[in-house]
Amino acid sequence: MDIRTQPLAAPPVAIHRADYVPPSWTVPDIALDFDLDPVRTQVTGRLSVVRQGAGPLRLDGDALVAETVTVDGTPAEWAMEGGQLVIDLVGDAHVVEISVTIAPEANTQLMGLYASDGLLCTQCEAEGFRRIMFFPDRPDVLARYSVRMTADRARYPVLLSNGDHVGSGTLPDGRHYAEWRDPFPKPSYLFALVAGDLAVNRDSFVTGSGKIVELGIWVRAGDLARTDHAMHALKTAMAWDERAYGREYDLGVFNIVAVSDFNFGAMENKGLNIFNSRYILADPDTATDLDYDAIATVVAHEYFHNWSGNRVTCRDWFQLSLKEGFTVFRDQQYSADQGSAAVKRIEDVRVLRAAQFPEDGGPLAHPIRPNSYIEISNFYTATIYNKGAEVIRMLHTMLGEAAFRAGSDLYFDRHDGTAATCEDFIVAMEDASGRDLSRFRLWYSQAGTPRVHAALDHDAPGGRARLRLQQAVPATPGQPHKQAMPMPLRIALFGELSGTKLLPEQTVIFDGAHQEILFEGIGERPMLSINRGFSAPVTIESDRSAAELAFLSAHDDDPFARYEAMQQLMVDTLVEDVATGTADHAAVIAAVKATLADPGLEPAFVAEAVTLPSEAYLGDQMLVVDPQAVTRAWDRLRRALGETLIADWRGTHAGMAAAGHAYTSAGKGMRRLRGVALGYIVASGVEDGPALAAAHFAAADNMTDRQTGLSALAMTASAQRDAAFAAFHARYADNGLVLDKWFQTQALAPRDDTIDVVERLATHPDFVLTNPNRLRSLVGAFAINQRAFHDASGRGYRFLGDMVVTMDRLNPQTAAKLVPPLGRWSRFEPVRSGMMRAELERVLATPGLSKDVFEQVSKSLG
Ligand code: B3K
Ligand code: ZN
Repeated sequence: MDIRTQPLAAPPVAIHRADYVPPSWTVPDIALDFDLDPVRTQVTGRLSVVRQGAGPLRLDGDALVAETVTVDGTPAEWAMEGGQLVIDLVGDAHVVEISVTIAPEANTQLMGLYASDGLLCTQCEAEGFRRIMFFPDRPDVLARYSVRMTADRARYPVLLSNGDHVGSGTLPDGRHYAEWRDPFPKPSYLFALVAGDLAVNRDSFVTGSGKIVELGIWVRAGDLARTDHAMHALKTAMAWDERAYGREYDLGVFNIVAVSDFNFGAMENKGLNIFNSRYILADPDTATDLDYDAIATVVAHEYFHNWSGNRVTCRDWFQLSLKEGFTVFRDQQYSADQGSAAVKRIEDVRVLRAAQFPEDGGPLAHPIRPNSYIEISNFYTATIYNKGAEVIRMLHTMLGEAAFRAGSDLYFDRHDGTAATCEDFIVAMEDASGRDLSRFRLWYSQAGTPRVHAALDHDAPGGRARLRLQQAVPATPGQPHKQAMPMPLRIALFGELSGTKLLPEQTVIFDGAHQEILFEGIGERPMLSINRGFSAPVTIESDRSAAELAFLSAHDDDPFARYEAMQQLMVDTLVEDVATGTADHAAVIAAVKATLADPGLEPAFVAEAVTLPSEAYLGDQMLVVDPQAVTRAWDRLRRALGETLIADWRGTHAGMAAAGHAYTSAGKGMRRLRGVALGYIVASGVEDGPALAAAHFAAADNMTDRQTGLSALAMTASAQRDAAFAAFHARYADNGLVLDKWFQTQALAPRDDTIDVVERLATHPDFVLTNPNRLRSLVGAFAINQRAFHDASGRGYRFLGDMVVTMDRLNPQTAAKLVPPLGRWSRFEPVRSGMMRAELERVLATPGLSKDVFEQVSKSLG
């Protein structure tokens, strides 16, 4: 059921960063009383309000009807103005009490208080609290919360909220109550409650200063056995944040609840994190290594928010990257410390390139600190999160670990308990380091991925090399002209003859449109290794030859640069094939063979290095994308690699078989490389490919191998394929998270008939629109499968357009996330481009569109 109350009549208006004004009223304390029921929940809020400026008290509400409103105990005069409840208050301090009734079970938006699988739970970031109680629902109003919940004891035996549990008891008629108090003032977006029949995995953590913290991970009883990995991650994250950032936990309790219907990954509510169950539940039979990694990352990320987000929060939503970029950087550092830092860096860059670069180069491009939005939910983007993290990483690189840490300490000390801005963070970094970051601030205000051109020439007689750098920041919507931005570029030179590094690595701060760097004492022709470790989030353009790239892919001593050289070699080869219809595969094949044979490399790194860049990434490298030409070139190179190196792949596949399911760095790497080898064997077209994949699948004692076998079979047209999918479905029919994999594997299959399969799956009884995980596993996965989504018939576009319209009536936030693949229309050849635009126009013409979808679609049309 759709419970939105205000269908859009006029186009929604944009909110501007420049219009910020501090709140005229603060709310130091709020007491909330919930009489919980899935159909009719009664909520009473008692707000103590204190005047800070002129004007009436304005409280935000969304789909709420005030039933009673009193001021200091007396019924008050009030009015509704554009969704706000407005009360003219005469004095400077009052107590305002308001009662409303809400219907959790009818809440399909999953914002505010909603029902999931028999639980009642909340999601308030960014603006969900206004669907629970009238309140100044903005992050710069910080209140102390007292919460009382009453509910049916049998149905909701567990009642949780933020902070400390301060009381509970039984009531007549089978009901009971619990009271919680959070001593830390917090913005409304961090409020949470959960009621349900939950089992708990309990543990404890002793902080550096000796305080005992009770930890609890709450799940449905049947899932309890799958919570140990998350608990382990939580404890390692708590210890890590003390070590790396000097941050201790501050309450006596830290609870996490897993729910199955959730709009995104997880939520950092103070003392009561609520998680999408896919980022909590794991055991070897049901979760892949990637799931295990993601769980640790997300658990750590939400925990780290306790400081970067909760203790110091955001003044307004334009500052979102203040907490998200910094916290992603912190979780990336944490994960790098748990295993292979090199492989982690490669993975993070792959995500950035797959999600953020296209965003930065398209109609939805925005700076990490945007200037305006229509719907803030649309700004939880790869730019705010992942580019935001890269910007913090550049600060870390430029300032060095010690000064960066001093800046972070100063930031936390200075702004503890307040709502801060990105500017506050930069100033703290400046003050602690003594550095002038004036020009660096451009990274906060300019959108677009800079292109850096690098040309190296050698003056052999003079023994000198000269590196000429040029940068250009492309135009983005609303920002036609850009300034050059300062960026740290880690650079090394290798000798063509000696094969050795000619100078120690240097970190050059490239600031300006052009720069020349001279290197002395360079006797032999040098080869350029640049942006090592991906020190700046930019695109490097250089004219390095296939031979140079092959050399660096084998000998560079920076693992990222080594990976990058191989990727560039593959990209160059594929782009040439797309452009000319043919390409020489020899250099790639030789480089892959050498990498496979190098005993000094860890298997996880090898797996990354020998994997072809995705078809979508290749599309991103072209001026105009012709998806069929990309598919042809990609299939040709993949098959050539498979055929030519078949003995190597078979050897690797057999050699890595002993990994079993141990979740160790080595075990993970072996399983990954074995999976990559299997993919190449199948792609080679050898007759026993399907049988080998089927055996891989059948013999698996863990989900990673099972999923790898299934993905390899998905590429084939074989009886084994159908049998494996049927067996997989039968085995996991009652496990929603694993069924998501069943849908996703089919939607991602690089096959000509994937569009047919996906259309059919959309009518499968297990495909439910109300569960965001299920929706993403089929529709989200399909939309990033370039060859399937861009099927020449245009059916993929229509399918997605239909989904956006249908979903928008249920869950606008999730519907809006489906729009960006259509928004890339201008990058494609004219026929596809026209069909994509037409689909966006059809969506835009739909009556009653949410502002979420309206914003994404209207901006996508340009
Ligand atoms: N802060 C939440 C994201 C909320 C998204 C709201 N649309 C999770 C996180 O980034 O940690
Ligand atoms: Zn976050």
